[in-house]
Amino acid sequence: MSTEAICQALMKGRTPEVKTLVQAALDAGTDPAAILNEGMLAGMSIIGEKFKKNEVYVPEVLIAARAMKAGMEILRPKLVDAGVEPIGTAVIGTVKGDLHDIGKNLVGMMLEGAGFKVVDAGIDVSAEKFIETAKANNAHIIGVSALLTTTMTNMKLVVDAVKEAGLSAKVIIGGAPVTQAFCDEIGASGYSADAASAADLAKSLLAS
Ligand code: B1M
Repeated sequence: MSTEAICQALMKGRTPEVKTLVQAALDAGTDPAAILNEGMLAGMSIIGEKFKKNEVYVPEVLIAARAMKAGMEILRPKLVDAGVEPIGTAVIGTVKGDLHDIGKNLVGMMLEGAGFKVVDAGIDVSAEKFIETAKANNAHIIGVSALLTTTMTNMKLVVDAVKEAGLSAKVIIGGAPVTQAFCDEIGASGYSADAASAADLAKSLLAS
């Protein structure tokens, strides 16, 4: 059973087909890590690249992510049995005072697609809750989203709280009003303009 077929079905967001192909690949004895890396993650990575270049848009990413989620439900127990570990843990959330979550959810999907375990702290997340969730999950990355000019300033509270708590987790930020200049100003570890770039950034920060 070809992992390429899983990759293609995932990119097209064909949830039932992805489920069938993942199960068939497992039944045929394909290594679960190969199904993950060459099938699912490869598919999400291509979708992420296309999204960055505006060759696909939010709906295509959402349906691909939904297909990935369905496939992962079948694959996850086998990955655990095979001892395949996530590449890192990311806690994500929308900053205090802000209820927008569509972009944050996309970031979460892309991080999952890149191999991270993602813990979603939700919306309207205080700096204290970010710290608490990061500590409880030994997070490597804290991803903070803001969509309002009035709430983006609360991102600095998260950066400061991480420093104060002495955590080694890297804080990455994004959202429509956020810029690289703002990131530099508040001392966050990185900024990205879109969800696919956020996953690339998180991966590169793991290595640093
Ligand atoms: Co709101 N809203 N909204 N809203 N809303 C905006 C953001 C606004 C620009 C609309 C406008 O006036 N033109 C404006 C903000 C103005 C400003 O501050 N500059 C605004 C306002 C004013 C408000 C209210 C104050 C309105 C009111 O009540 N008077 C209110 C605030 C509520 C609150 O949060 N406290 C409000 C409420 C709402 C709804 C609840 C109705 C709804 C949110 C529903 C939801 O999220 N579940 C809503 C929506 C939908 C929008 C718009 C229309 C769309 C936002 C969206 O989801 N975009 C938005 C106008 C617009 O953007 N056209 C608007 C799609 C999403 C994929 O993009 O989130 O930017 P985005 O994510 C991108 C990147 O930014 C990046 O990746 C994504 C793409 O790959 N990204 C990250 C995001 N997070 C990242 C994190 C990263 C990295 C990248 O690293 C961690």
